[in-house]
Formats: sequence, C-alpha cells, structure tokens
Amino acid sequence: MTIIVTGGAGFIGGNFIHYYLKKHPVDRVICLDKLTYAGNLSTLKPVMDNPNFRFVKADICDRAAVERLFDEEHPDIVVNFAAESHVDRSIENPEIFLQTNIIGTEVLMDACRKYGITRYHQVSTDEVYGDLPLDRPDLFFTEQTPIHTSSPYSSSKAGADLLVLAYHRTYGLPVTISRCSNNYGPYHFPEKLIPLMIANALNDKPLPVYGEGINVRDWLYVEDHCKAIDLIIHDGRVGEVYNIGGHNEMKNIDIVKLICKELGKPESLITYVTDRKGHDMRYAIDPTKIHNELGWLPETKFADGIKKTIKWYLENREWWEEIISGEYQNYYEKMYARR
Ligand code: NAD
Ligand code: TDX
Repeated sequence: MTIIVTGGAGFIGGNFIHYYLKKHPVDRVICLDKLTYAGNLSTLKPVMDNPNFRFVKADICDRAAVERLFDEEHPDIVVNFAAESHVDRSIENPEIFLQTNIIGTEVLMDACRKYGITRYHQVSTDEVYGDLPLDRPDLFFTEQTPIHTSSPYSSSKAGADLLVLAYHRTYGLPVTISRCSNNYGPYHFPEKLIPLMIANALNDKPLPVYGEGINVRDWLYVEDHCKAIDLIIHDGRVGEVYNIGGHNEMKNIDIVKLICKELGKPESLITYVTDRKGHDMRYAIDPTKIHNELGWLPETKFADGIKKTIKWYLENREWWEEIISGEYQNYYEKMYARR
C-alpha cells in the first residue's frame, strides 16, 4: 500500500507520518509538502532514513508536480493535511488560504480521478460549523450541524469540504472527510495558543490572551487525531464525514494559567490584548458517530497530554527556538507589538 500524505512537514501531518510508519511498517509513505513557513523538515528527521519513506517538496496547487508524483508512485490513498492553518494570518491575508485550501484540494482530487485511488481523505476542522454560544453547554457540533463559517480560514476549509463532497457525488471519487477539534502536542508551530504560551513563558515574555480569555476550545492530543484518521481511511464509509473530538472543553485563560503553573511561572505574565476579529466563542464536538462506527475514543487525558507536551518543548528547545529566531520574529512583531 502506498499513501501520499500532503502537509506532512507540519504539525498534525508530521505526527501522522510518525504514527503511520510505526503502525503500518510495510506501507510506503510519501510526504508532499511545499515547506511554507509552517513546514519544517526537522519534524521529519526521525523518519528521513526509513526506506519506506520519501519526501517530495512541491505545492499541492502545482498540477504538473502533483501529476508527476502520482505517475511515479501510483498511490492507493491520499490524505490531505496541507493547508494554511492559522486563523489570525487568514484575517491579515485571505488570498493564500483560498489558493492552497480550495484550489490545492481541487488539484489533488483531479489527480486522484486521473490516476485512480482507493481513498482520498480530507483533513478538515470543526471551525466549518462556526461557533456555539457560551450559555448553551448542551449544544455540540454533529455531522448534521449546518456549515456556518466565521473567518477566511474556516470559509476556505468549508469550501474545500463542499468540493470534496461534490467530487464524490459527481465523479464517484471515494472520499472521506474528518472534522477535528483543536489539537495540541509535539511539533506544534509556536504561533498557536498552547506552544506560543509555553515558548513565551519559558522566555519570561508576556502571555497575550485575546479579549477576556473566556473563549472555549475542545482540545485533543494530536496522536488521538492521528489514530482516528488511520481508522477512517481504512474502515470509514466512503462519502461520509466524521467529527473527531474528546469532550475536553476549556477556556483559553484556564489553559494559560495551567501552563504557568506547570512551568512555575507567575500569572503576572498574562496580558489581555485586543480580541481577534470575529472571534469564535465556543467549539464542542459530538464524536458519537466515529465512536459507534469505528470504535474510536480519545486515549490521552488532557492532564497527561499537556504534561507530555510541555516536557517535549522543554526537551526539544532547538526545534522551536530555531523557528522563533527566524522570520517568525517579524510576524510576532506585526501581530502583537501594538495589539
Ligand atoms: P500546519 O500549519 O502546522 O502545517 C501545514 C503544512 O502544510 C506545512 O507543512 C506546510 O508547509 C504545508 N503546506 C502549506 N501549503 C502548502 C501547499 N500549497 N502545498 C503543499 N504543502 C503545503 O497545520 P496543522 O495544524 O498541522 O493542520 C493540518 C491540517 O489539519 C490542516 O488542514 C488544518 O486545517 C487541519 N486541522 C488542524 C487543527 C489544529 O488544531 N491544528 C484542527 C483541526 C483541523
Ligand atoms: O496569542 C494568542 N492568544 C489567544 O488568546 C493566540 C495565538 C490565540 N489565542 C486564542 C484564540 C483562540 O480562542 O486561543 C484560542 C486558540 O487559538 P489558536 O491556537 O489560533 O487556534 P484556533 O483559532 O482555535 O484554530 C485551531 O483549531 C482549529 C487551529 O489553528 C486550526 O487550524 C484548526 O482548524
């Protein structure tokens, strides 16, 4: 079996490649990644010498490059993680989000149609459902919840999802879609909440909490997400959407306080800054479908997962210090200096 994993030099794609090569040691894994600011080859260092692994630097929007790869490798499965993934960046510059997240998905699926595959899997997000009110803890996102997006990022992901379902209905492409809640864990780019707060706290820098810090996210340890995708691509029903999440809702401010406590840093580092435009209030996944159909349940409790994550950032300082010492400094300055 040959599987193409796009965006595998990023956070979740990288974790997925590590998980997949261990779980399926005889399968061949090809990572296709453009190596944008978010892609990092050092994330794949542990598997670079594995004879069943190949890395190809290419843009999923580059039709000729994508077709060349399909022609060489004849993949059975394609899992598309490649995306522009940061909401704040999408608010600054939406265009690249539409290009990569929608057109890139189209180019990949066209190659799947041309060469034939057994499964195209689209890695989507709970953000396509919009947000839930804070005063209705009884409400959760199910696969039937209407698409109702807030940011250019979530709109581009929703556009891609609709296209994936259209390719299934119109051309019979064997697709599946997963919509997961917020992930955390190793190799998470330090622009996102949890790694940003860990890196800043370790450097005794202010911890910028948007608005009042009362927005709620439903956190899942990244390996649990990888396990769910592995189940869906092998045993999930074609044409179906699967929500992934573990009922672990937390307010942003509580996460930041927990990180301070774990690192022995003072809460006085916490700084409330101007809120994100269009900031979604609450995400909360109902994972009943994937549990009932595929037997998936999250295995890592947040209390353990956050400890493992903090330990990883402490033991792998060079991985994130290299990132924050480069181009990221300009981004940080632009986004946070006068916030
Ligand atoms: P990430 O930003 O860490 O990684 C994205 C990867 O895609 C990078 O390696 C980057 O180089 C690559 N990439 C970007 N544009 C590309 C292009 N045009 N061609 C080829 N490669 C390209 O993202 P992530 O957090 O790992 O998210 C992976 C996927 O999971 C995304 O589709 C995202 O929407 C989805 N998702 C993320 C979360 C989360 O909490 N991070 C939750 C649910 C869903
Ligand atoms: O500096 C910050 N301060 C802050 O208060 C940052 C970066 C974030 N926040 C808040 C905004 C959100 O309420 O923390 C929460 C989490 O923010 P992000 O880490 O940017 O994640 P989010 O916007 O929830 O989106 C994430 O989950 C869904 C991923 O980045 C998406 O790719 C995924 O689809």
